[in-house]
Amino acid sequence: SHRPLPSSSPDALPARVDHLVVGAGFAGLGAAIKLDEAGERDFLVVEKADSVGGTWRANTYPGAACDVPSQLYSFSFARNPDWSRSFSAQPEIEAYLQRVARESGVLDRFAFGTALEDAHWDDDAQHWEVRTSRGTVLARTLISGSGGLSEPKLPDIEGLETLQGELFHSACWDHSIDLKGKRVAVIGTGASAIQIVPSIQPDVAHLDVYQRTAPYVVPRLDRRYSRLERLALKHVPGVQKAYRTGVYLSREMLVPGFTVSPRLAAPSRALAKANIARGIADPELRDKVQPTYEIGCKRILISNTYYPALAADNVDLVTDRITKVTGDAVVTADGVERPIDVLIVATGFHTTEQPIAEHIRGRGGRTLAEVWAERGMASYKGTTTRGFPNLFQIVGANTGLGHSSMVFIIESQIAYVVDALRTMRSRGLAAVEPQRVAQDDWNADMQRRLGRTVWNTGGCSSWYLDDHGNNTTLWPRATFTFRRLLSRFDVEAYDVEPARSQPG
Ligand code: N01
Repeated sequence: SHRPLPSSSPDALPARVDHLVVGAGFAGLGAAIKLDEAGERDFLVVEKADSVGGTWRANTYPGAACDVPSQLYSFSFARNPDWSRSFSAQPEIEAYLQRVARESGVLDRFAFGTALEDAHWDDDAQHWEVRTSRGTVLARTLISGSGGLSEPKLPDIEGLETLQGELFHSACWDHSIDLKGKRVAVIGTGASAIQIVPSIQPDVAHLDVYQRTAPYVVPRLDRRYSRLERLALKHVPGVQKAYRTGVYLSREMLVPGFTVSPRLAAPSRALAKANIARGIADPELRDKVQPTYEIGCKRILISNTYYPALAADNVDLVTDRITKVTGDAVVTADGVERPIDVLIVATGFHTTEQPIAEHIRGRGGRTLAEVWAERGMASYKGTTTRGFPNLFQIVGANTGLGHSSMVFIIESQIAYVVDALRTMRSRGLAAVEPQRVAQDDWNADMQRRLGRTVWNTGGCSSWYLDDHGNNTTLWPRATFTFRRLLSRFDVEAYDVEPARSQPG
Protein backbone atom coordinates (compact mmCIF):
# COMPACT_ATOMS: atom_id res chain seq x y z
CA SER A 1 0.00 0.00 0.00
CA HIS A 2 3.03 2.19 0.33
CA ARG A 3 3.23 4.51 -2.64
CA PRO A 4 5.91 7.16 -2.32
CA LEU A 5 4.76 10.54 -3.52
CA PRO A 6 6.48 11.91 -6.54
CA SER A 7 8.51 14.25 -4.46
CA SER A 8 9.80 17.53 -5.69
CA SER A 9 12.20 17.82 -2.77
CA PRO A 10 14.95 20.32 -3.36
CA ASP A 11 18.24 18.67 -4.33
CA ALA A 12 20.26 20.76 -1.96
CA LEU A 13 18.74 22.02 1.24
CA PRO A 14 18.49 25.79 1.64
CA ALA A 15 21.12 27.20 3.98
CA ARG A 16 18.58 29.28 5.85
CA VAL A 17 14.81 29.32 6.21
CA ASP A 18 12.37 31.09 8.48
CA HIS A 19 10.84 27.89 9.79
CA LEU A 20 12.04 24.33 9.88
CA VAL A 21 9.34 21.71 10.37
CA VAL A 22 10.25 18.18 11.42
CA GLY A 23 8.06 15.32 10.20
CA ALA A 24 5.44 14.92 7.49
CA GLY A 25 2.60 13.23 9.35
CA PHE A 26 -0.66 14.93 10.28
CA ALA A 27 1.29 17.47 12.38
CA GLY A 28 4.05 18.44 9.96
CA LEU A 29 1.85 18.40 6.87
CA GLY A 30 -0.88 20.38 8.62
CA ALA A 31 1.68 22.90 9.89
CA ALA A 32 3.14 23.35 6.40
CA ILE A 33 -0.28 23.99 4.89
CA LYS A 34 -1.25 26.49 7.58
CA LEU A 35 2.10 28.31 7.49
CA ASP A 36 1.74 28.72 3.76
CA GLU A 37 -1.81 29.99 4.13
CA ALA A 38 -0.66 32.53 6.73
CA GLY A 39 1.95 33.88 4.34
CA GLU A 40 4.85 32.26 6.22
CA ARG A 41 6.09 30.66 3.04
CA ASP A 42 9.78 30.39 3.77
CA PHE A 43 9.84 26.99 5.43
CA LEU A 44 11.34 23.57 4.95
CA VAL A 45 9.83 20.28 6.10
CA VAL A 46 12.35 17.52 6.75
CA GLU A 47 11.06 13.96 6.82
CA LYS A 48 13.25 10.91 7.30
CA ALA A 49 10.99 8.65 5.26
CA ASP A 50 10.30 8.92 1.56
CA SER A 51 6.71 10.02 1.81
CA VAL A 52 4.10 11.81 3.90
CA GLY A 53 1.85 10.02 6.39
CA GLY A 54 3.82 9.64 9.64
CA THR A 55 2.15 6.98 11.76
CA TRP A 56 -0.11 6.08 8.84
CA ARG A 57 2.85 5.53 6.57
CA ALA A 58 4.81 3.51 9.12
CA ASN A 59 2.15 1.25 10.59
CA THR A 60 1.22 -1.08 7.76
CA TYR A 61 0.67 -4.21 9.84
CA PRO A 62 -2.23 -6.45 8.80
CA GLY A 63 -5.45 -5.10 10.26
CA ALA A 64 -4.10 -1.60 10.98
CA ALA A 65 -7.05 0.72 11.33
CA CYS A 66 -8.00 3.75 13.36
CA ASP A 67 -9.98 3.54 16.59
CA VAL A 68 -11.33 7.04 16.04
CA PRO A 69 -14.31 7.36 13.69
CA SER A 70 -13.36 8.35 10.15
CA GLN A 71 -15.46 11.52 10.07
CA LEU A 72 -13.41 12.94 12.91
CA TYR A 73 -10.08 11.71 11.65
CA SER A 74 -9.28 14.24 8.99
CA PHE A 75 -8.28 17.90 8.83
CA SER A 76 -11.19 20.29 9.30
CA PHE A 77 -9.85 22.22 6.30
CA ALA A 78 -9.55 19.14 4.08
CA ARG A 79 -12.48 16.92 4.86
CA ASN A 80 -12.74 13.61 3.16
CA PRO A 81 -16.16 12.91 1.70
CA ASP A 82 -14.95 9.54 0.43
CA TRP A 83 -14.39 7.46 3.57
CA SER A 84 -15.69 4.00 2.81
CA ARG A 85 -16.53 3.00 6.36
CA SER A 86 -17.16 4.34 9.83
CA PHE A 87 -13.66 3.41 11.09
CA SER A 88 -11.01 3.77 8.40
CA ALA A 89 -8.23 1.34 7.74
CA GLN A 90 -4.62 2.46 7.40
CA PRO A 91 -4.40 2.40 3.58
CA GLU A 92 -7.34 4.77 3.31
CA ILE A 93 -5.89 7.22 5.84
CA GLU A 94 -2.48 7.12 4.19
CA ALA A 95 -4.09 7.72 0.79
CA TYR A 96 -6.05 10.63 2.25
CA LEU A 97 -2.87 12.27 3.58
CA GLN A 98 -1.12 11.75 0.26
CA ARG A 99 -4.01 13.38 -1.56
CA VAL A 100 -4.06 16.33 0.84
CA ALA A 101 -0.31 16.71 0.38
CA ARG A 102 -0.53 16.55 -3.40
CA GLU A 103 -3.31 19.12 -3.56
CA SER A 104 -1.77 21.45 -0.99
CA GLY A 105 0.83 23.09 -3.20
CA VAL A 106 3.43 22.91 -0.42
CA LEU A 107 5.31 19.74 -1.35
CA ASP A 108 8.01 21.77 -3.10
CA ARG A 109 9.29 22.62 0.40
CA PHE A 110 9.45 19.03 1.66
CA ALA A 111 12.78 17.25 1.86
CA PHE A 112 12.12 13.53 2.10
CA GLY A 113 14.81 11.06 3.09
CA THR A 114 16.18 13.75 5.37
CA ALA A 115 16.57 12.98 9.05
CA LEU A 116 17.05 15.50 11.81
CA GLU A 117 20.33 14.74 13.54
CA ASP A 118 20.41 17.53 16.06
CA ALA A 119 19.34 21.09 16.55
CA HIS A 120 20.78 23.72 18.81
CA TRP A 121 19.64 27.21 19.69
CA ASP A 122 22.24 29.85 18.93
CA ASP A 123 21.54 32.57 21.45
CA ASP A 124 23.65 35.24 19.77
CA ALA A 125 22.29 34.69 16.31
CA GLN A 126 18.78 34.01 17.63
CA HIS A 127 18.19 31.04 15.43
CA TRP A 128 18.23 27.26 15.45
CA GLU A 129 21.13 25.53 13.81
CA VAL A 130 19.69 22.27 12.55
CA ARG A 131 21.92 19.45 11.41
CA THR A 132 20.22 16.97 9.11
CA SER A 133 21.45 13.91 7.27
CA ARG A 134 21.63 16.14 4.18
CA GLY A 135 23.30 19.21 5.58
CA THR A 136 22.81 22.06 8.01
CA VAL A 137 19.97 24.56 7.90
CA LEU A 138 19.57 27.70 9.98
CA ALA A 139 16.01 28.49 11.00
CA ARG A 140 14.36 31.17 13.13
CA THR A 141 11.86 28.70 14.48
CA LEU A 142 11.85 24.95 14.87
CA ILE A 143 8.45 23.30 14.63
CA SER A 144 8.50 19.67 15.63
CA GLY A 145 5.84 17.29 14.39
CA SER A 146 7.86 14.18 14.99
CA GLY A 147 5.05 12.25 16.66
CA GLY A 148 4.23 11.01 20.13
CA LEU A 149 4.14 7.35 19.11
CA SER A 150 6.82 7.18 16.47
CA GLU A 151 9.83 5.47 18.01
CA PRO A 152 9.24 1.72 18.37
CA LYS A 153 10.14 0.24 21.74
CA LEU A 154 11.66 -3.21 21.71
CA PRO A 155 11.13 -5.39 24.77
CA ASP A 156 14.06 -5.89 27.06
CA ILE A 157 14.15 -9.68 26.87
CA GLU A 158 17.27 -11.75 27.37
CA GLY A 159 18.49 -13.48 24.24
CA LEU A 160 16.37 -11.52 21.78
CA GLU A 161 19.42 -11.00 19.61
CA THR A 162 20.10 -14.73 19.47
CA LEU A 163 16.80 -15.52 17.75
CA GLN A 164 17.47 -17.23 14.45
CA GLY A 165 13.99 -16.73 13.04
CA GLU A 166 12.54 -13.47 11.88
CA LEU A 167 11.86 -10.63 14.31
CA PHE A 168 10.14 -7.33 13.72
CA HIS A 169 8.16 -4.64 15.52
CA SER A 170 4.50 -3.99 14.71
CA ALA A 171 5.36 -0.50 13.43
CA CYS A 172 8.03 -1.84 11.03
CA TRP A 173 6.12 -4.74 9.54
CA ASP A 174 8.26 -6.87 7.26
CA HIS A 175 5.98 -7.57 4.29
CA SER A 176 8.63 -9.72 2.63
CA ILE A 177 7.96 -12.48 5.14
CA ASP A 178 5.11 -14.81 4.30
CA LEU A 179 3.50 -15.97 7.55
CA LYS A 180 1.55 -18.76 5.87
CA GLY A 181 2.16 -22.05 7.60
CA LYS A 182 4.64 -20.54 10.06
CA ARG A 183 4.84 -20.77 13.84
CA VAL A 184 4.42 -17.19 14.98
CA ALA A 185 4.53 -15.46 18.35
CA VAL A 186 3.12 -12.01 19.12
CA ILE A 187 4.35 -10.26 22.26
CA GLY A 188 1.92 -7.67 23.59
CA THR A 189 -1.83 -7.21 23.78
CA GLY A 190 -2.20 -3.48 23.15
CA ALA A 191 -4.04 -1.65 20.37
CA SER A 192 -1.59 -2.86 17.71
CA ALA A 193 -1.52 -6.51 18.79
CA ILE A 194 -5.26 -6.92 18.97
CA GLN A 195 -5.54 -5.86 15.35
CA ILE A 196 -2.66 -8.07 14.24
CA VAL A 197 -3.76 -11.27 15.99
CA PRO A 198 -7.12 -11.78 14.21
CA SER A 199 -5.61 -10.69 10.88
CA ILE A 200 -2.84 -13.27 10.82
CA GLN A 201 -4.49 -16.09 12.78
CA PRO A 202 -6.22 -17.73 9.78
CA ASP A 203 -2.92 -17.94 7.86
CA VAL A 204 -0.38 -19.11 10.39
CA ALA A 205 0.22 -22.72 11.40
CA HIS A 206 0.36 -21.79 15.06
CA LEU A 207 0.17 -18.53 16.99
CA ASP A 208 1.31 -17.87 20.56
CA VAL A 209 0.05 -14.59 22.00
CA TYR A 210 2.07 -13.41 25.00
CA GLN A 211 -0.11 -11.37 27.32
CA ARG A 212 1.42 -9.53 30.25
CA THR A 213 -1.66 -7.48 31.13
CA ALA A 214 -5.14 -8.27 29.86
CA PRO A 215 -6.71 -5.25 28.12
CA TYR A 216 -10.35 -4.19 28.13
CA VAL A 217 -11.80 -4.81 24.67
CA VAL A 218 -15.25 -3.50 23.76
CA PRO A 219 -17.14 -4.14 20.49
CA ARG A 220 -16.04 -2.22 17.42
CA LEU A 221 -19.08 -0.52 15.92
CA ASP A 222 -17.52 -0.45 12.51
CA ARG A 223 -19.49 -0.75 9.32
CA ARG A 224 -19.15 -0.04 5.65
CA TYR A 225 -21.18 3.01 4.64
CA SER A 226 -24.11 2.18 2.40
CA ARG A 227 -24.16 3.58 -1.13
CA LEU A 228 -26.85 6.03 -0.17
CA GLU A 229 -24.93 7.20 2.86
CA ARG A 230 -21.79 7.70 0.81
CA LEU A 231 -23.69 9.75 -1.74
CA ALA A 232 -25.24 11.84 1.02
CA LEU A 233 -21.90 12.35 2.74
CA LYS A 234 -20.37 13.47 -0.51
CA HIS A 235 -23.09 15.52 -2.10
CA VAL A 236 -25.64 16.71 0.42
CA PRO A 237 -24.46 19.90 2.09
CA GLY A 238 -24.19 19.67 5.83
CA VAL A 239 -24.41 15.88 6.12
CA GLN A 240 -20.73 15.33 6.63
CA LYS A 241 -20.51 18.17 9.09
CA ALA A 242 -23.45 16.76 11.04
CA TYR A 243 -21.80 13.33 11.22
CA ARG A 244 -18.58 14.90 12.35
CA THR A 245 -20.19 17.04 15.02
CA GLY A 246 -22.29 14.13 16.27
CA VAL A 247 -19.31 11.86 16.66
CA TYR A 248 -17.26 14.60 18.28
CA LEU A 249 -19.86 15.61 20.83
CA SER A 250 -20.85 12.09 21.82
CA ARG A 251 -17.23 11.25 22.64
CA GLU A 252 -16.60 14.55 24.34
CA MET A 253 -19.68 14.31 26.57
CA LEU A 254 -19.02 10.79 27.73
CA VAL A 255 -15.38 10.25 28.04
CA PRO A 256 -13.66 12.99 30.07
CA GLY A 257 -16.23 12.60 32.88
CA PHE A 258 -15.65 8.89 32.90
CA THR A 259 -11.97 9.26 33.76
CA VAL A 260 -12.82 10.68 37.19
CA SER A 261 -16.05 8.84 37.93
CA PRO A 262 -15.97 5.02 38.00
CA ARG A 263 -19.79 5.02 38.04
CA LEU A 264 -19.88 6.46 34.53
CA ALA A 265 -17.62 3.63 33.38
CA ALA A 266 -20.13 0.92 34.28
CA PRO A 267 -21.67 0.62 30.79
CA SER A 268 -18.25 0.21 29.18
CA ARG A 269 -17.32 -2.40 31.76
CA ALA A 270 -20.50 -4.32 30.93
CA LEU A 271 -19.74 -4.09 27.20
CA ALA A 272 -16.24 -5.43 27.74
CA LYS A 273 -17.60 -8.32 29.78
CA ALA A 274 -20.23 -9.16 27.18
CA ASN A 275 -17.56 -9.04 24.47
CA ILE A 276 -15.58 -11.76 26.28
CA ALA A 277 -18.69 -13.87 26.79
CA ARG A 278 -19.61 -13.56 23.14
CA GLY A 279 -16.14 -14.23 21.76
CA ILE A 280 -14.87 -17.00 24.03
CA ALA A 281 -16.63 -20.18 25.17
CA ASP A 282 -13.82 -21.78 27.16
CA PRO A 283 -14.06 -20.70 30.85
CA GLU A 284 -10.31 -21.03 31.38
CA LEU A 285 -9.54 -18.71 28.48
CA ARG A 286 -12.25 -16.33 29.67
CA ASP A 287 -10.51 -16.11 33.03
CA LYS A 288 -7.16 -15.41 31.41
CA VAL A 289 -8.47 -12.42 29.47
CA GLN A 290 -10.23 -10.79 32.45
CA PRO A 291 -8.57 -7.44 33.10
CA THR A 292 -7.42 -6.86 36.66
CA TYR A 293 -7.34 -3.07 36.80
CA GLU A 294 -9.98 -0.37 36.47
CA ILE A 295 -11.40 0.20 33.02
CA GLY A 296 -9.90 3.23 31.31
CA CYS A 297 -6.57 3.06 33.15
CA LYS A 298 -5.04 1.81 29.92
CA ARG A 299 -6.51 2.64 26.55
CA ILE A 300 -9.83 0.83 26.00
CA LEU A 301 -9.50 -1.27 22.87
CA ILE A 302 -12.18 -2.02 20.31
CA SER A 303 -12.53 -5.28 18.40
CA ASN A 304 -15.09 -7.90 17.45
CA THR A 305 -12.53 -10.34 16.17
CA TYR A 306 -9.78 -10.44 18.80
CA TYR A 307 -11.46 -12.79 21.29
CA PRO A 308 -12.71 -15.24 18.64
CA ALA A 309 -9.17 -15.35 17.24
CA LEU A 310 -7.73 -16.16 20.67
CA ALA A 311 -10.27 -18.97 20.94
CA ALA A 312 -9.21 -20.53 17.62
CA ASP A 313 -7.59 -23.98 17.68
CA ASN A 314 -4.25 -22.80 16.36
CA VAL A 315 -3.80 -20.08 19.03
CA ASP A 316 -2.43 -20.23 22.57
CA LEU A 317 -2.70 -17.29 24.93
CA VAL A 318 0.36 -17.44 27.13
CA THR A 319 0.25 -15.56 30.41
CA ASP A 320 3.40 -16.93 32.01
CA ARG A 321 6.18 -14.36 32.15
CA ILE A 322 8.71 -14.51 29.33
CA THR A 323 12.15 -15.23 30.76
CA LYS A 324 14.20 -15.41 27.60
CA VAL A 325 14.38 -16.04 23.91
CA THR A 326 16.69 -18.75 22.64
CA GLY A 327 17.77 -19.58 19.09
CA ASP A 328 14.34 -20.75 18.01
CA ALA A 329 11.94 -20.47 20.95
CA VAL A 330 10.38 -18.23 23.55
CA VAL A 331 10.88 -19.50 27.09
CA THR A 332 8.52 -18.70 29.96
CA ALA A 333 8.95 -18.73 33.73
CA ASP A 334 7.33 -22.17 34.00
CA GLY A 335 10.22 -23.53 31.93
CA VAL A 336 8.17 -24.19 28.78
CA GLU A 337 9.88 -23.50 25.45
CA ARG A 338 7.59 -22.64 22.56
CA PRO A 339 9.34 -22.93 19.19
CA ILE A 340 8.76 -20.18 16.62
CA ASP A 341 9.73 -19.14 13.11
CA VAL A 342 8.67 -15.51 13.44
CA LEU A 343 8.50 -13.21 16.47
CA ILE A 344 6.37 -10.08 16.22
CA VAL A 345 6.88 -7.57 19.01
CA ALA A 346 3.85 -5.31 19.40
CA THR A 347 5.39 -3.72 22.45
CA GLY A 348 4.59 -0.07 21.89
CA PHE A 349 6.63 3.11 21.61
CA HIS A 350 8.93 5.43 23.51
CA THR A 351 6.45 7.96 24.83
CA THR A 352 7.46 9.69 28.04
CA GLU A 353 11.05 9.96 26.86
CA GLN A 354 10.52 11.30 23.35
CA PRO A 355 13.55 10.40 21.25
CA ILE A 356 13.69 13.79 19.55
CA ALA A 357 14.28 15.34 22.99
CA GLU A 358 17.82 14.00 23.00
CA HIS A 359 18.61 15.88 19.83
CA ILE A 360 17.32 19.33 20.68
CA ARG A 361 19.67 21.61 22.61
CA GLY A 362 18.34 24.83 24.04
CA ARG A 363 19.95 27.62 26.04
CA GLY A 364 23.17 26.64 27.75
CA GLY A 365 23.53 23.59 25.51
CA ARG A 366 21.14 21.46 27.53
CA THR A 367 19.02 18.96 25.69
CA LEU A 368 15.27 18.69 26.19
CA ALA A 369 15.91 15.16 27.44
CA GLU A 370 18.28 16.48 30.13
CA VAL A 371 15.82 19.12 31.23
CA TRP A 372 12.95 16.63 31.30
CA ALA A 373 14.97 13.92 33.07
CA GLU A 374 14.66 15.84 36.32
CA ARG A 375 10.91 16.20 36.57
CA GLY A 376 9.48 14.57 33.49
CA MET A 377 8.21 15.98 30.23
CA ALA A 378 6.79 19.43 30.83
CA SER A 379 6.02 22.30 28.50
CA TYR A 380 3.71 25.27 28.33
CA LYS A 381 0.41 24.38 26.69
CA GLY A 382 2.08 21.24 25.40
CA THR A 383 3.77 23.39 22.78
CA THR A 384 6.58 25.64 24.03
CA THR A 385 9.29 24.98 26.60
CA ARG A 386 11.30 27.17 28.95
CA GLY A 387 14.94 27.21 27.87
CA PHE A 388 14.08 26.47 24.24
CA PRO A 389 13.22 29.72 22.49
CA ASN A 390 11.25 29.49 19.26
CA LEU A 391 10.74 25.75 19.60
CA PHE A 392 7.16 24.69 18.94
CA GLN A 393 6.23 21.08 19.52
CA ILE A 394 3.07 19.69 18.04
CA VAL A 395 1.90 16.70 20.07
CA GLY A 396 4.11 17.66 22.99
CA ALA A 397 3.70 16.98 26.71
CA ASN A 398 0.14 16.25 27.91
CA THR A 399 -1.54 16.62 24.54
CA GLY A 400 -2.45 12.96 23.92
CA LEU A 401 -6.00 11.61 23.86
CA GLY A 402 -7.51 8.23 24.53
CA HIS A 403 -10.99 9.06 23.36
CA SER A 404 -11.02 11.49 20.48
CA SER A 405 -9.14 12.64 17.44
CA MET A 406 -5.54 13.79 17.71
CA VAL A 407 -6.14 15.77 14.55
CA PHE A 408 -8.30 18.15 16.61
CA ILE A 409 -5.42 18.68 19.06
CA ILE A 410 -2.91 19.03 16.23
CA GLU A 411 -5.00 21.70 14.51
CA SER A 412 -5.39 23.60 17.79
CA GLN A 413 -1.63 23.63 18.27
CA ILE A 414 -0.93 24.64 14.69
CA ALA A 415 -3.29 27.61 15.05
CA TYR A 416 -1.43 28.64 18.22
CA VAL A 417 1.92 28.43 16.43
CA VAL A 418 0.67 30.42 13.45
CA ASP A 419 -0.66 33.09 15.83
CA ALA A 420 2.71 33.13 17.61
CA LEU A 421 4.49 33.79 14.31
CA ARG A 422 2.00 36.54 13.44
CA THR A 423 2.59 38.14 16.85
CA MET A 424 6.34 37.90 16.47
CA ARG A 425 6.20 39.60 13.07
CA SER A 426 3.86 42.36 14.14
CA ARG A 427 5.91 43.14 17.27
CA GLY A 428 9.32 42.66 15.69
CA LEU A 429 10.24 39.84 18.05
CA ALA A 430 13.12 37.53 17.26
CA ALA A 431 12.57 35.07 20.09
CA VAL A 432 9.81 33.95 22.43
CA GLU A 433 10.14 31.60 25.38
CA PRO A 434 7.49 30.77 27.98
CA GLN A 435 8.04 32.26 31.41
CA ARG A 436 9.03 29.82 34.12
CA VAL A 437 5.98 30.65 36.23
CA ALA A 438 3.55 30.23 33.33
CA GLN A 439 4.97 26.83 32.50
CA ASP A 440 5.08 25.67 36.12
CA ASP A 441 1.51 26.79 36.80
CA TRP A 442 0.29 25.04 33.68
CA ASN A 443 1.95 21.79 34.68
CA ALA A 444 0.92 21.98 38.34
CA ASP A 445 -2.68 22.35 37.18
CA MET A 446 -2.22 19.46 34.77
CA GLN A 447 -0.85 17.11 37.43
CA ARG A 448 -3.49 18.16 39.95
CA ARG A 449 -6.25 17.27 37.48
CA LEU A 450 -4.57 14.07 36.34
CA GLY A 451 -3.90 12.86 39.86
CA ARG A 452 -7.53 11.98 40.36
CA THR A 453 -8.13 10.29 37.02
CA VAL A 454 -8.32 6.56 36.44
CA TRP A 455 -5.11 6.85 34.38
CA ASN A 456 -3.24 7.51 37.62
CA THR A 457 -5.40 5.69 40.15
CA GLY A 458 -6.69 2.70 38.15
CA GLY A 459 -4.03 0.23 39.26
CA CYS A 460 -2.25 -0.33 35.97
CA SER A 461 1.05 0.67 34.43
CA SER A 462 0.72 2.23 31.01
CA TRP A 463 2.62 4.26 28.47
CA TYR A 464 0.80 7.33 29.82
CA LEU A 465 2.91 7.40 33.00
CA ASP A 466 6.60 8.21 33.34
CA ASP A 467 9.16 6.77 35.74
CA HIS A 468 8.06 9.20 38.44
CA GLY A 469 4.46 7.97 38.13
CA ASN A 470 3.37 11.26 36.53
CA ASN A 471 1.08 11.33 33.55
CA THR A 472 2.98 13.52 31.12
CA THR A 473 1.29 12.35 27.96
CA LEU A 474 -2.48 12.81 28.20
CA TRP A 475 -4.71 15.85 28.09
CA PRO A 476 -7.09 15.61 31.08
CA ARG A 477 -9.87 17.99 30.01
CA ALA A 478 -12.34 18.35 27.16
CA THR A 479 -10.70 18.86 23.80
CA PHE A 480 -12.68 22.06 23.18
CA THR A 481 -11.07 23.44 26.34
CA PHE A 482 -7.67 22.72 24.84
CA ARG A 483 -8.72 24.55 21.70
CA ARG A 484 -10.01 27.53 23.68
CA LEU A 485 -6.84 27.78 25.78
CA LEU A 486 -4.69 27.78 22.66
CA SER A 487 -6.95 30.00 20.57
CA ARG A 488 -4.68 33.02 20.93
CA PHE A 489 -0.92 33.26 21.33
CA ASP A 490 -0.70 34.70 24.85
CA VAL A 491 2.48 36.68 24.45
CA GLU A 492 2.11 38.00 28.01
CA ALA A 493 3.09 34.54 29.28
CA TYR A 494 6.37 34.75 27.37
CA ASP A 495 9.77 36.34 27.72
CA VAL A 496 10.38 38.06 24.42
CA GLU A 497 13.45 39.35 22.65
CA PRO A 498 13.61 41.88 19.87
CA ALA A 499 16.04 41.18 17.06
CA ARG A 500 19.62 41.92 18.14
CA SER A 501 20.87 42.52 14.63
CA GLN A 502 19.32 42.47 11.22
CA PRO A 503 19.70 39.05 9.67
CA GLY A 504 21.64 39.07 6.53
O1 N01 B 1 1.48 -0.38 22.25
P1 N01 B 1 1.07 -0.43 23.81
P2 N01 B 1 0.57 -0.41 20.96
N1 N01 B 1 7.04 -8.35 27.74
O2 N01 B 1 2.18 0.25 24.52
C1 N01 B 1 3.28 -5.36 26.04
C2 N01 B 1 -2.02 3.93 19.48
N2 N01 B 1 -2.56 2.93 18.55
O3 N01 B 1 1.46 -0.29 19.78
O4 N01 B 1 0.27 -3.86 29.17
C3 N01 B 1 5.76 -8.62 27.51
O5 N01 B 1 -0.28 0.04 24.04
C4 N01 B 1 2.46 -4.48 26.93
O6 N01 B 1 2.13 -5.15 28.11
P3 N01 B 1 1.69 -4.31 29.45
C5 N01 B 1 -2.83 3.95 20.75
O7 N01 B 1 -2.78 5.24 21.30
C6 N01 B 1 -3.79 3.13 18.08
O8 N01 B 1 -0.33 -1.53 20.99
O9 N01 B 1 2.65 -3.14 29.53
N3 N01 B 1 4.88 -7.73 27.06
C7 N01 B 1 1.28 -4.20 26.01
O10 N01 B 1 0.37 -5.25 26.02
C8 N01 B 1 -2.09 2.96 21.60
O11 N01 B 1 -2.35 3.10 22.98
C9 N01 B 1 -4.36 2.20 17.24
O12 N01 B 1 1.81 -5.26 30.55
C10 N01 B 1 5.32 -6.49 26.83
C11 N01 B 1 1.95 -4.10 24.64
O13 N01 B 1 3.16 -4.83 24.73
C12 N01 B 1 -0.67 3.27 21.23
O14 N01 B 1 -0.71 3.53 19.84
C13 N01 B 1 -3.65 1.07 16.87
C14 N01 B 1 6.66 -6.11 27.05
C15 N01 B 1 2.26 -2.69 24.22
O15 N01 B 1 1.07 -1.98 24.10
C16 N01 B 1 0.30 2.13 21.46
O16 N01 B 1 -0.29 0.90 21.08
C17 N01 B 1 -2.37 0.92 17.36
C18 N01 B 1 7.54 -7.11 27.53
N4 N01 B 1 8.82 -6.84 27.78
C19 N01 B 1 -1.83 1.84 18.19
N5 N01 B 1 6.79 -4.81 26.73
C20 N01 B 1 -5.72 2.40 16.78
O17 N01 B 1 -6.23 3.50 16.65
C21 N01 B 1 5.59 -4.38 26.34
N6 N01 B 1 4.69 -5.39 26.40
C22 N01 B 1 -6.47 1.20 16.49
